[in-house]
Amino acid sequence: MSHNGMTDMKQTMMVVSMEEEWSSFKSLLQDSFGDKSHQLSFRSLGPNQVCDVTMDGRLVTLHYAVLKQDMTEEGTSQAVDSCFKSCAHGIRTFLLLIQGGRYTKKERRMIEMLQAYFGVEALKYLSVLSLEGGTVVDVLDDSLLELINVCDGRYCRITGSPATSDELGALLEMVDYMLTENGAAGYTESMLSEAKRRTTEDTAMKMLRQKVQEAEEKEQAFNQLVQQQEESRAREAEELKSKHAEERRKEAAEKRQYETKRESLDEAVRSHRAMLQLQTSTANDEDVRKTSVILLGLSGSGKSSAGNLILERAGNQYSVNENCRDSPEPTLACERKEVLAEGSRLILVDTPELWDEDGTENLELVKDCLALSLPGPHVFMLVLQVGRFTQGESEMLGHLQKIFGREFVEHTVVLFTRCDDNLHRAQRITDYVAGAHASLQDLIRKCGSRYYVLNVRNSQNALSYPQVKDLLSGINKLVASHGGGCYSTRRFSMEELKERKKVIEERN
Ligand SMILES: Nc1nc2c(ncn2[C@@H]2O[C@H](COP(=O)(O)OP(=O)(O)OP(=O)(O)O)[C@@H](O)[C@H]2O)c(=O)[nH]1
Ligand SMILES: [Mg+2]
Repeated sequence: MSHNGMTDMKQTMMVVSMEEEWSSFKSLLQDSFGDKSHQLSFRSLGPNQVCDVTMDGRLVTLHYAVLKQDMTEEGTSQAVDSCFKSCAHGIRTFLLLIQGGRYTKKERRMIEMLQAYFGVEALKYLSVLSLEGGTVVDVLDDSLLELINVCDGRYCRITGSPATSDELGALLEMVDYMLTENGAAGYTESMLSEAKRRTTEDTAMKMLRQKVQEAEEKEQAFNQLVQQQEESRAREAEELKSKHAEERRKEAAEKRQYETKRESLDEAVRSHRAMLQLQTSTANDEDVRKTSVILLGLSGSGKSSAGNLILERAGNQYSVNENCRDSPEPTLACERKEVLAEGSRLILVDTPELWDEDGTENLELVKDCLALSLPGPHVFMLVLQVGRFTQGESEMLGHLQKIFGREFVEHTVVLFTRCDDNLHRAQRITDYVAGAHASLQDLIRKCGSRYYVLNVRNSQNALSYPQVKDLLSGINKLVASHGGGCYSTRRFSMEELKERKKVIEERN
């Protein structure tokens, strides 16, 4: 065996293996050198195991760091470091032990760890020893072949136990050759320092890269967050926009609804006004068709009673209990009442007695009754009690002609009341007139013989329907005979009477 001048130098091999392989190797060595115990010894050095073996006259010290599967990376590093330090005296090389040519995951991991700790330089001083006492693989694993290739073919086998001197010699020869080729000093401290420096640099670089990566990830996360926030803001803005659009749509719809409502209200107001105008104009039109009648006569002759009954019957109205019809109070002021009778307005102006005992007219009452009878008077109704014709009644026509003018009689009808009291049931009014005082007959004649009768009293009230009908028919004929025109006394201007009517209406 050529030692290349290195026989004098002590060789230390750091054995890289799992405990099982180390045990097998120790047994093999014991088997091989058992009878030459002086050539083999085992000892412990700190946590490491050391085997001194003298082969072919050379002392080779094997250092084994006990590596366990569950050791942490840091623990493994510490064990390896202490083992390396313990081989300080001698040429340091590495020996990987495998069983039966199997390069398992555990061994691969150890080689990775070796490289990580000692650097790639360590592989220049690594030899692989396959212990083949048991089963052996037919074909070497690719990764083992790759490792053997990196180790420049340094792969030895010990095929059985004990090992032959050739097998052990081949191992030593291979180591010698390795040292010759790669540097006789073996793996040195400076190589380790360099490896550590590189590792530190790598670590630093790695950390830097990691930090850069972290920073990049943070930036990416931040950008993502910003993007998410922007998207969420954009979404919110979009939602807000559509909400506003919806609100505007609603407002517009409400406004339209409001406008429509307002328009319909305006329309309602317009049509109401138009209706009012129409009613006003209709009312004005109806003025033409109004028949205005002034009731005249002595106090107590029955003007108010007759007037009320006429209005009731003409308007087709009737009291709930006609037996309870109240006797009216004596009339003190002129009063206008009207009713719609057969499509035309019938206006009755009730009056008190218009003259005093001396025959002097009450001018204010005269003006009042004329004012209230506007747009008439069309007819004067002279109310007389049946069976009563005193001096008062005989002078009455004269007074009235003084007040209203001589032609007033042409617009006058006579109405007899109290026929129930003073007329025999079978007696007709015509008979009564025919047998009446000459003065009464004269009065009736002057009034165009237009006389009528009305029963106000309860017992004969049924008669009042045809009586009122007869009376109204007579009134209409009289109005028609004057062409629908009203009577004018010419004593008072129309303006004065209108103004007076207004004042009375306002007063009431
Ligand atoms: N029995 C009967 N009584 C009547 C009739 N007409 C009126 N009277 C009554 O006669 C009284 C006087 O009637 P009024 O209607 O107040 O007479 P007036 O002409 O209005 O009297 P003044 O208002 O004072 O001018 C009342 O008590 C009436 O009830 C009638 O036809 N028959
Ligand atoms: Mg009266």
